[in-house]
Amino acid sequence: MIRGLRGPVSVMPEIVEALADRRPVVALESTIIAHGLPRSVAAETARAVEAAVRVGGAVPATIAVLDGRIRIGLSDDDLARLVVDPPVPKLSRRDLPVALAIGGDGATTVAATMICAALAGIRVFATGGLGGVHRGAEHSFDISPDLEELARTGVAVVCSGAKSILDLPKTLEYLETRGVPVLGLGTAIFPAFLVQDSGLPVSHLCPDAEAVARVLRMRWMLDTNGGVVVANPIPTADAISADEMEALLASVLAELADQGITGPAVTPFLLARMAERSQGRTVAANLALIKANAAAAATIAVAYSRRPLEDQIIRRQPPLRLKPLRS
Ligand code: PSU
Ligand code: MN
Repeated sequence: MIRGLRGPVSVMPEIVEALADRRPVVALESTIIAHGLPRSVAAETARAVEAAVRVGGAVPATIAVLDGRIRIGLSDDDLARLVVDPPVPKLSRRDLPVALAIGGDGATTVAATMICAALAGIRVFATGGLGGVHRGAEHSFDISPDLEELARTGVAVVCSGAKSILDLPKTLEYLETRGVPVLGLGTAIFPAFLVQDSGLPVSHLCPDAEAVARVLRMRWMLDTNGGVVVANPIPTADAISADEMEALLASVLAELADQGITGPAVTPFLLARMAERSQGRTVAANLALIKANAAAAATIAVAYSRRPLEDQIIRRQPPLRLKPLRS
């Protein structure tokens, strides 16, 4: 049992122990499992991503909602319940309380996974790509709640940037306005998901995991709320070229408009169509980057868990006891 955790939340014993011992833990989301990957590879990918976290020296914590409970750590049977047709609902911040209230199942997006991770005291989270400001948002108002969550919840999200189907300059402007550091892990350029280089700068380059961990400590020393984006480009061997991506996008965006698809259905639709049009190459690239991000997140969680001595001394002091005023 994790101190202070109440309500419909279940955490796997291995994760409870790791958190109690202050060992590194990496949160993983479930929308990629339920909506972002073909069903044939989704469950095995989820396990492979967890394995990458373990190789990096951290404990994986895959997060979803099952039977109206937030579940942190999933069994094989739990995973199988997320890989179904029709898919389980995609849960973002607005949907989470409803799923818990009605006792439903659902896959958590980046935003909802951040909320659940923060509840359990997990500070580092790995995913594929962030949601962002959609193209045409000036008309549709479609801005992913992921960005707002990064502004308010204290979790670092290790990702390969955001998809080029989004409006990336506006996505970065939004993050800047809301005070979210966008750190490039070994890169000065914000990656564009399956494409290595968006041509846009990150806010700061961090040469390694230790440098990221130092920024995280300072971020949460200044304010315990608010997240950090850690952008890790897709490995070179798996990357899709910017030209090829533009061509793919032009066709799938046209189809999106033809079919009148909007709202939360947009991201799953685009991922599925791009996979078809590229004969599965976008899926292979997606798998590669998720695993690479899980490995990078583990090294960051390890670095973050080795807190400097001063920090540990400050935190070991007992909390102040406030006595009631005598009248
Ligand atoms: N980007 C991907 N694959 C995904 C997602 C994003 O390449 O599966 C998922 C993530 O869970 C992200 C969500 O949080 O889509 C964003 O959806 P929306 O734009 O509706 O907020
Ligand atoms: Mn949206």
